[in-house]
Parts: sequence; C-alpha cells; structure tokens
Amino acid sequence: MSNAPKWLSRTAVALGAALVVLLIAGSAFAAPQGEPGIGLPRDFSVDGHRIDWLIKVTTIFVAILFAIMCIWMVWACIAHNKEHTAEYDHGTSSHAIKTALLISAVIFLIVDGNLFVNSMMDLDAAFWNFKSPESNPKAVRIEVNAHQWAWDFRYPGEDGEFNTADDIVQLNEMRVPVGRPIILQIASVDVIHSFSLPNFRTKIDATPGHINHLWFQATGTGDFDIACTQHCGVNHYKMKALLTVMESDAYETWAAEMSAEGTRRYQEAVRNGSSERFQQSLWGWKWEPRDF
Ligand SMILES: [Cu+2]
Repeated sequence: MSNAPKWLSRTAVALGAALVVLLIAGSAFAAPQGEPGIGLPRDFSVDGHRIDWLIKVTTIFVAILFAIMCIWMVWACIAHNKEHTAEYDHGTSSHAIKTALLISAVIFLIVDGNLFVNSMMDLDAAFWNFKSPESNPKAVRIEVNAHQWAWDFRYPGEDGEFNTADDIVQLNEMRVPVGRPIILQIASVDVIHSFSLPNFRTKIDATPGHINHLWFQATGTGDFDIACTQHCGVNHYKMKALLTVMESDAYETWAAEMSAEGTRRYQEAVRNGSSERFQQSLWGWKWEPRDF
C-alpha cells in the first residue's frame, strides 16, 4: 500500500500551522485599529509610525523565515520517506557547521541588524531628541511621580515653576493638548515602575533615585490608557491612569482654572495655618532639561 496518506496528512498539518501563524501575523496589519481585536492599538502620535514600521518589518521577516522552515520540513518529510535510506549524522561535519553559521549570520544581520540600525536612528531623530521639544515655546512640561500603585502628575501652573502654590496636581489623570510636544520627567518613590502609553508607542521606566525623560506629541484628541508595564507588586494590575488629549484651547482653559484653584487652596491653607502641610506635599523637583 502506498504511504501517500501519511505524508499527505503531515503536509496538511504543516501547511495548516503555517496558515494559522501567517493569519495571526497578518492580523497586525489587517485588524481595524483602535477597535477591540487582534492588532496594535491605534497610533495617535507623531512618531509612532517608526515603531509600527519596525514591528511590521520584523513580523514580515519572521513570517518569511517561518514559511521557509515549514517548506523545508515538508520537503524533508516527503523526500525522506521509507524508500529513502536513512543516514546517521551528528551534524559535526565542516559543511554542516558552515551552513548553520551562515544561516544564523544572515538571519542575525538582516533581522536584528535592521532592528538595531533603525531603532538607533529613531532614537536620535525622535525619541531621544529632546532639543526639539525643549526649544518649542508651546511644549507642555509635566512631572510624573510613580508609586505603588498610582501615578501623580504635576504641572508647573501659570508661573511655569514647579513646586509653587499654583501647580496643578493630578492623581491618575493626565490632560494634554493635541499637536504640541509633551515632555515628561518621571520618577518613582518606591520600586521600579514603567510608564507606558500604548497609543503613542512610547514608554520608559520610573526608577527610584533617578529622573527619566520621555516626550511625545499627540495627533488626535480622546481618552487613552496609561499603563504600568513593570511588575511592581501585588496591585500592579491596578496601576493604570487616564490620558485625555484635548484641543489646545480647551486645555488652556482647564489648566488656567486648575492653576487658579491651586493658588486658592494654598491661600486657604495659609489662612488656616496649615501651609506647613502644603510644603510637605511638594514632591516635585527643579526642571532640568535633558541635554542630549
Ligand atoms: Cu507600577
């Protein structure tokens, strides 16, 4: 009896597996973005396309490699059927070693090399290029204090200085204007957290004893997730906040009202003789622009 059904079923399994993986990989591009389902959250940032490009190109490379491996394995199943005499080999011949090294080097140089070169260029041009946002007079500066398990946000208020009476201080709620650079300085008072903005394709650790920097610019208004992406204790899963991107005018109105409210509360504290408590609540720091 022919052995065709056996190798046919093996081929079908291998092709089926390849199809499932290619469908999953393809859904990264095909899923309606911003809707629930498979795929990246919709990108709302000026530089997010750089990250998406890296993810897409890497996915394509990996999908091609996967397809090649599947075809190779299917070919091996068909070619080495029971008519074929088995050869026992430890793969230690110089031909086998050279082939393995060559394939590994090609994969490493193309896939990882592309990731490395392009991500370094993206860091230089955008994500670590703080000169551009810091020199923009419309930039908004916010200090972020992470702690188990919440995010505090401090805006300098009308006077532009941190740790003064007119600061705006928010818990788990950050508001920013659309179309203007937002510069964040991020610290932690306890353990390492990670400040992540999935819709803006950027994140950075919040580290105790050190101030980290991050900037982004929104291209659209709406409500977005702020997540902690570093396991930081039993309630890590609860450590999320809300980012609201507003029209610039609405943001200015909100900021002016909140700053005036801060001043009013401070004056009330002075009248009540509790200004010392106000002083203790000043967790902000002097803004030092990042110098590269
Ligand atoms: Cu955390």
